[in-house]
Amino acid sequence: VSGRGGASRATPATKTADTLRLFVALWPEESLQEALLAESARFAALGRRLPARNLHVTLAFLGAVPRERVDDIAEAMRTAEPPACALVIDRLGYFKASRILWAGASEVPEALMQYQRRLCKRLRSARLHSEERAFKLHVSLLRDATRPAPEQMQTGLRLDWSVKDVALVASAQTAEGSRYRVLTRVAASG
Ligand code: 2AM
Repeated sequence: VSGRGGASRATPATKTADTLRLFVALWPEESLQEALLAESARFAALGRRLPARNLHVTLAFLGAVPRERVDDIAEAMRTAEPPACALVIDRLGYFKASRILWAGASEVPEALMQYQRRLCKRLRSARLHSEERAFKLHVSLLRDATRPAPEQMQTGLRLDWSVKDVALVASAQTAEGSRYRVLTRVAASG
């Protein structure tokens, strides 16, 4: 879509102004973000480390969504009933296709997996979610990364994350990279 045709001239500008690039995430406290950043230090030579403030787990990626649908997303996050749970970040992994080095959990709580599925289902029913990629819980630590040697992936990492809420996050691309802003949080229960 070039946006230069007479009838559609106004569309691109309107779109930029009225849409937000959104995702639903587990957003760690600063101390946990700092601990995750410390883990990525020894891989600094392999790629681009993400700053502490950007470290998170995405549960559902929405992409560009009209601003007026934010309340519907919050409603889906709430009615899918986020569970309070304990998540132990204790492993590292590497996505070859996207060249991401990540931290994750060798055991993801089943309640969290179920929430992720309920959330996506609700978002899809509300025509808010088209992502079909299989969910793999991870915190991206480095982008444009080359694969570490197997022995580098061995880690004594153990970060106890007490999940108390889920966050709706807006992302903006800036000259310095992605900037994320938590728009709203929904408390977990149980
Ligand atoms: P990533 O870290 O694995 O790249 C903001 O961009 C967040 O949304 C990141 O956590 C990113 O995951 C995720 N994300 C971006 N594009 C996505 C997509 N098409 N499908 C799923 N998650 C995506």
